Amino acid sequence: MIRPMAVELIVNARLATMRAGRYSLVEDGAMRIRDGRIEWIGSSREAGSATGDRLDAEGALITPGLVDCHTHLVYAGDRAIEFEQRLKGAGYEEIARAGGGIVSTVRATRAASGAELRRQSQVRFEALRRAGVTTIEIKSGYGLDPDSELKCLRVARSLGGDHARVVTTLLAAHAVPPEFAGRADEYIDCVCNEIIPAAAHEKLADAVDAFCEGIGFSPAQTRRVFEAARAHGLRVKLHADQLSNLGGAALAAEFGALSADHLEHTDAAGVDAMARAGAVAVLLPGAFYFLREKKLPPIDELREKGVPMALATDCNPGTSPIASPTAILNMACTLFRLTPEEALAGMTCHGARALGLENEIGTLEIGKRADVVLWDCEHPSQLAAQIGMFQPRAVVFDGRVVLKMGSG
Ligand code: DI6
Ligand code: FE
Repeated sequence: MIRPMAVELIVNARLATMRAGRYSLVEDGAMRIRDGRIEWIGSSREAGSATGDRLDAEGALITPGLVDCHTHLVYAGDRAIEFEQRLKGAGYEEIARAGGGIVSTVRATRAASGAELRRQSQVRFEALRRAGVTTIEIKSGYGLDPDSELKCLRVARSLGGDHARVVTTLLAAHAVPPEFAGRADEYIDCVCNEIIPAAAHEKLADAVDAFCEGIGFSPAQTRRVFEAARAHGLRVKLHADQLSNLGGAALAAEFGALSADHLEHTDAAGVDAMARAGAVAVLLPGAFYFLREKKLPPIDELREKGVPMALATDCNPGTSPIASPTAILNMACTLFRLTPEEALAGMTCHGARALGLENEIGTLEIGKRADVVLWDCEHPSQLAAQIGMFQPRAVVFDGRVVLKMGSG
């Protein structure tokens, strides 16, 4: 792909800067960009002229580039057939016993070459990018052996570059692979002694995650994974309390996690621990929707204790096959009762914090990376209040136009 065009000045925009997690609107706003960063923000009248490229927003809304801080978009194959089977009455376990479920994705992912895995994953990556996402976290977790996990991380890394930023997470502790059936502790030995050291050595992972759950790994096993991550200088995050309360949120907090994610079954003690540790709560309404869950995450408690709430697609083949960030904004409001402002903050400002990138991205402020979406609408509440109506008119990543409606 050719290197995209740099922008020097954007004018005539309603800027939703998302500073401090609020819309913090600047009417008739303008923005100056230099070396990929925001150099100045003010009113169009004071903006002056540009020697380089100038983008006229014609009154449209501009937000920070969206941050999708939790995805599993690198995998091969497809499980739509299981969706159909389930609607005809088959149970999740029945499907898994017949070779379906997560194991079928692992089989397809292991069998795919790096190039084929990249080709399939890129479709989802591009869907997110075209919907206004400029920073995407991608987890491994469908390889589950040293070579396949590293292959997934390499593919994830290769998707980032001039058009969007990728942050990678090693999720080797996602499920027990078939060859270790009944020997989860031995698989955790492999994760701690082989996979984490190899990923750290090749600098392929920015953080380490685990699935702490009855059908995943116990708190004791998760603790071992976190200790290995810490020994290799990697930050941690956790799939915590999604289907049951195993104290995952408190465990994540104890290890200074960037975030604890899901949290449907987190109790008051877990929320307190997160608040004290400064961990971000990553809410994933897509999985809640798809699994038809009933138990809501403790939104009021998180809000009261000042725990930042990020939002993400959880894009994966089994429980959240969703590549639409704005659909997630809407689900967060309809299902979790977030306000549209909280929802947008979750996919910008707080999403950035969940990745440890709060000083670089997530708001429109001087000194931050110039990741900007120009929307085909006027007010930020419109982004969450509907599904599929408003698209990005243009996306600027690192100060360069990487997407323009009607072109690539
Ligand atoms: N939580 C989930 O719900 C999924 N993984 C996870 O950590 C399940 C992923 C799948 O079924 O492929
Ligand atoms: Fe997930």
